[in-house]
Parts: sequence; structure tokens; C-alpha cells
Amino acid sequence: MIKSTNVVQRLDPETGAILNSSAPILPGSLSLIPRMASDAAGHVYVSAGSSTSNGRFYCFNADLTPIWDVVVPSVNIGAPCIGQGGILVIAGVGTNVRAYKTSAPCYADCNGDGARNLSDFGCFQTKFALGDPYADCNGDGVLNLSDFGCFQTKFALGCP
Ligand SMILES: [Ca+2]
Ligand SMILES: [Ca+2]
Repeated sequence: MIKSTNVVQRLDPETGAILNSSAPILPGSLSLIPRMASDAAGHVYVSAGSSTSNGRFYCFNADLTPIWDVVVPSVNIGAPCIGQGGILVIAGVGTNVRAYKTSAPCYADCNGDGARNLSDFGCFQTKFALGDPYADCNGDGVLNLSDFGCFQTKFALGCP
């Protein structure tokens, strides 16, 4: 979150290069006090705004394109947090507590961009090469050719 421009940015974890940027949220000189969470499907949740009349809760795709947003007065009181089963909880003032059900992750969407395409095979190969636990597609604790077959099967089955 960039305070001077009120935008959310996604950075490359290795280079720090800006990969995506949101449109400005809550434009103006409000005390944003932004807080964020992300779910297993790669959605980004941002709460910002500190007065009883201003405060908003945003949901973005992993590439920071907006999905929805909702007014939550004094949302700076509590940060969004994701609990068991993907339940996201956000709190404003008093009894203003809300819970949302986040999307289930789609295993075949390896890079979490919401699309299922050739990039996800590249993503899987990279994770496999790095020994990432994600690449243990069949969950047998070993990374081998069977996991590639498993990934192909899950890819072919698609996402819910
Ligand atoms: Ca993808
Ligand atoms: Ca395996």
C-alpha cells in the first residue's frame, strides 16, 4: 500500500519490481491505516479508513483488478483475517463484525491469476524444481513423475 497515492501494489518478491497496481482507494487525505489479507486463491483483501463515516473493505484479484468493495465504518479498528475453511472476518466499531466465505483454491491455477493456461504448467515445473510442497500433487511426500501426471489430471478436470 502506497500512502501518497492510495494504491495497492503487487511486487515481484525477488526483484521488487511493480507487477500490478490498483486504482486509488479512498482518494483524499484520509487516515487510511490500511490492512491486508489474502486467501488461498490469491484474492487480496484490503481494509482502509479510520472515521465512523469513512472506511471501506475491498476485494481484488491477484492482479489487483477490483472485484467488490463495501462500506465498513471505522474499519481501521480490526484487520481482516482468514480463519479455518477460508472464513474471512473483518471488524468495524461496536457490533459491526462481518464474515465472508472466500473462494476455494483451484489447484490447477498454480500461479493464482484466476485463469488456467500454459503458464500454470510453467509454474508447476518451477515449484517442482524448487522442491515446493505444492508440487507434491498426489500428497505422497515424494516429488516425482507421478506428480506431473497428477497435475495434468487436475488441470484437465478444471476449476469449480
Ligand atoms: Ca493460472
Ligand atoms: Ca508426490
